[in-house]
Amino acid sequence: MKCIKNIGVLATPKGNKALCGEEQGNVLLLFNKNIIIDNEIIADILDYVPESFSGEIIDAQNSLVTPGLVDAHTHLVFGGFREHELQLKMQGVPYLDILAQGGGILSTVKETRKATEEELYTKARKEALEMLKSGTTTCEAKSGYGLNLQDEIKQMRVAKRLNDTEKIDIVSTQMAAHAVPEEYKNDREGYIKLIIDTIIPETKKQNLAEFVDVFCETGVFSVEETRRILLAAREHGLKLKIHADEIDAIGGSELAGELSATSAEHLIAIEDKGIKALKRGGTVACLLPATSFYLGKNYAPARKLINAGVPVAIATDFNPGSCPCNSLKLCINLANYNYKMTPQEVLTAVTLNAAAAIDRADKIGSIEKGKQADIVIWDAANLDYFCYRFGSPMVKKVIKRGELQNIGLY
Ligand code: IZC
Ligand code: ZN
Repeated sequence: MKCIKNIGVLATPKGNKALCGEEQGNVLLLFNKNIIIDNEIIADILDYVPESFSGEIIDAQNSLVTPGLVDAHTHLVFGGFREHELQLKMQGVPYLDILAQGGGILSTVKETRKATEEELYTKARKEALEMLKSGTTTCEAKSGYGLNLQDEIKQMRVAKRLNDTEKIDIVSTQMAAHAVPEEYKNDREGYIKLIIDTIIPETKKQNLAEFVDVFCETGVFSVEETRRILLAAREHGLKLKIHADEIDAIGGSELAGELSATSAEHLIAIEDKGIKALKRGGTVACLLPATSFYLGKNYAPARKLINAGVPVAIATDFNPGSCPCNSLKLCINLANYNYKMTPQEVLTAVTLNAAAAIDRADKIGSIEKGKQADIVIWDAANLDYFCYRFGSPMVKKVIKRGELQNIGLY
């Protein structure tokens, strides 16, 4: 047994499902509580430490305590970085133009194919540990830089191995439909067939992913192609995600709603009909403010989504092209300042709603009896201060599955 005591304020959303509308900002603020942990699970939340308690005490030093952060959208495993694109970006070359010239995703594909599984593991592990130190206790990881059976499997095996060997939980998503590889440039249909007939079945057979995601975008995969791929994924018992309306509203969010996808990602360009579809489909809107920040793009219409009753999650989108940032803390600040979401709404977006975006809201995302003991103690006295300060990690202690993590210098 363990006890977290001297909690200044315990801030947590409540429940086992995504919160929408006004509920999204309905965060409990509890004062002077003590959290009792039994193995990996939150056993109780009490006003006192029981006299008979003899386990380990974790001192929260009168600080803010929240659920561990959940990063519901990352491209964690990849070879190389793309710092050379920074100059192009500053000259105003658009993201899709870089991709169309064989750069962008396709240059990361070259690096990822070249790398051994061990090299990819070492590189992704460094990022994953940095994330855990920064308060991210669960992280989703997409493939999509292999773009053939062997290299997609290599990427997903790295995600699985990280999940098995490191404290951070990794949820794996198959994303072979991230781009059409060079060798299929003149045979899109051949590549879509490879995804449907080989990569998806093999992913399922080897139990390497829980979700399938498609980059539904101008010049990448059309709505019809996305539908075919996702229907195949569903037939194999995999759950669905869509990168939708990042640059152009071509109908990705309408499709996400139609298929009741677990989540739709980006949504910078989403239109009213897309918002309605997400609401109807019970799909979580997973917004990625650091991508808008880095690409100098508009910010997704978070307030409109919340007002329409769509649950909003916020994630990093960590990847070498459009968001070289693994900090959910920075995303929290950006969401607060640019989406004009309140600190309470933002907290729900990076905990319970993010957990729902990866179908884990029954296990993580809130501090309640029976949930996994993933908890962060912040260097902040209250939630407003936590959202107001930016640029520092602000982490004091990370508790993952009931165990205090060694987070080094922080
Ligand atoms: O490598 O550019 N948007 N996928 C969709 C990305 C960005 C990642 C990349
Ligand atoms: Zn992405």
